[in-house]
Amino acid sequence: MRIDVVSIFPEYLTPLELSLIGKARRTGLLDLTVHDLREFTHDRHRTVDDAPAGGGAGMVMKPEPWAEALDHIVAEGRRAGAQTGAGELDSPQTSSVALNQTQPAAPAADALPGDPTETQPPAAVTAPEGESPHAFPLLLVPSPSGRPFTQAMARELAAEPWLAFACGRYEGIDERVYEHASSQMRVQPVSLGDYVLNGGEVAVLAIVEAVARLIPGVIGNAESLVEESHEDGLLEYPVYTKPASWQGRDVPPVLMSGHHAQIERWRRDERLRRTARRRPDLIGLLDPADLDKKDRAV
Ligand code: 6GU
Repeated sequence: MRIDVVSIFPEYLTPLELSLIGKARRTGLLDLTVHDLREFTHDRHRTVDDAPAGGGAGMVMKPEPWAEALDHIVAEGRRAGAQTGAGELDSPQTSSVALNQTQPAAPAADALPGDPTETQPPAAVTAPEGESPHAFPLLLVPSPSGRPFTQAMARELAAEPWLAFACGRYEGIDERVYEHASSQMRVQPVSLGDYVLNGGEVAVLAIVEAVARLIPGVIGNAESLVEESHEDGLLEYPVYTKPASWQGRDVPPVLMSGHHAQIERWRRDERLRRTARRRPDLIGLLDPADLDKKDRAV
């Protein structure tokens, strides 16, 4: 997977050099580039912001550097894609999430889309004639007003060959940047939850980690991906290790019993209880077909 991140604080993204994500980059599973937005300014002060049109508090990110940065990413990505013979950016496994070529072409610039950031499902953008449908990234825009990020979304994104992130700061990015971008790529605002961060960088760290760990090969033990919180709508069961007794607290005896069926049942019950207590909102979302008789007794 290819990932491009644009930020005025590239250093904020340095944790992506560590641990499993760092290793995935070094082994070539993940091709991640962080771009400094200020590299796409042309004035002495490398200005990226200006006063909001119409007045009001704070500053707004100027459109020009953003448009240049996004155009640069597309040009670079296509060069890289062409070099690899459209391999990685045009793999058959990911063709189902390709830009939808059966839809009409993206509206012309003079026929403005209603809201280029309201692309749910992603707006159809027709790849130019003879062009790989993956000649463009999916642009994710971290924002508290975006679509809530979930494990299901992480799975969708993990199937994309190319993601780009636009990290806004201040009061946000000039809306016309999304109109500019949506004529050549899908644009998707995404939120981590109902609270406000100072900028998109921390959200990118979270989203990239959640997505990259789902790319085959990034996590050594693929089994550890199956029984996790949010993979099947239930929270995880509690875990213990040695010693069997510590500070007068015992590991639940069933876990020491060697009875595999009983251990499985206990873990399932704990997941149900924990979910009901901590996240009652998730209980209503469970598919009744996934519950067994013993589940209902918990
Ligand atoms: Cl994704 N970005 C920002 N700037 N603030 C947020 C957020 C994202 N999610 C919650 N708050």
